[in-house]
Amino acid sequence: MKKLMLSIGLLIVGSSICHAVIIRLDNTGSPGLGDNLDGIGVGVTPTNVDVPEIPGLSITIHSIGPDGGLNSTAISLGINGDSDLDTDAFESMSAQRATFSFNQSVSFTQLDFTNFESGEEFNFAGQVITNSDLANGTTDIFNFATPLVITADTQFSLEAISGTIGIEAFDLTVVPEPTVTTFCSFVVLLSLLYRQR
Ligand SMILES: [Ca+2]
Ligand SMILES: [Ca+2]
Ligand SMILES: [Ca+2]
Repeated sequence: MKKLMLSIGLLIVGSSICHAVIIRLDNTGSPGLGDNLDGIGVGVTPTNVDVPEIPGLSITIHSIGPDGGLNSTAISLGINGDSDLDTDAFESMSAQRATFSFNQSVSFTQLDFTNFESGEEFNFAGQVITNSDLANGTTDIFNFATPLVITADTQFSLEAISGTIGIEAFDLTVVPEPTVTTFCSFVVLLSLLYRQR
């Protein structure tokens, strides 16, 4: 029983540091990044906010615009402009765009969009995603074939190239420093050893 508890404990410690975490951009997570980004307007950048889901990780908003500020609702994160049609989505017709960076290197495995219809296109950090690239047309999930690594303090942008698209969540992992990589391997090995004994 003691061994089982220790094994579970090690796995919990390991999984919180070493595995992908869903970062909520809508307002349904509490606390979530979406809550912290909500309401940041044009002209108040750069702004640094914590990512509540991963202690020590923060995001900097470098620019928003040219049309409106960030708005997060129960549905998604987007830009709320003066004359746009959808307050919680990025609209290509208004060139709505946000540019961010993280303070640590991160590796994206999945993006969760909303309202991503046929024929629409989204630019995420230079990668063009079309509706036909989505793994699921109902939930608008996009899986990276190879995880997309954005190194620390590197700026990346989100924008709709065509159509109106909101974003609900990122699924990412903080890219570990070499010492943390060793720690992660050690935790997994230790857990396996305990389970086999
Ligand atoms: Ca909008
Ligand atoms: Ca979705
Ligand atoms: Ca749409």
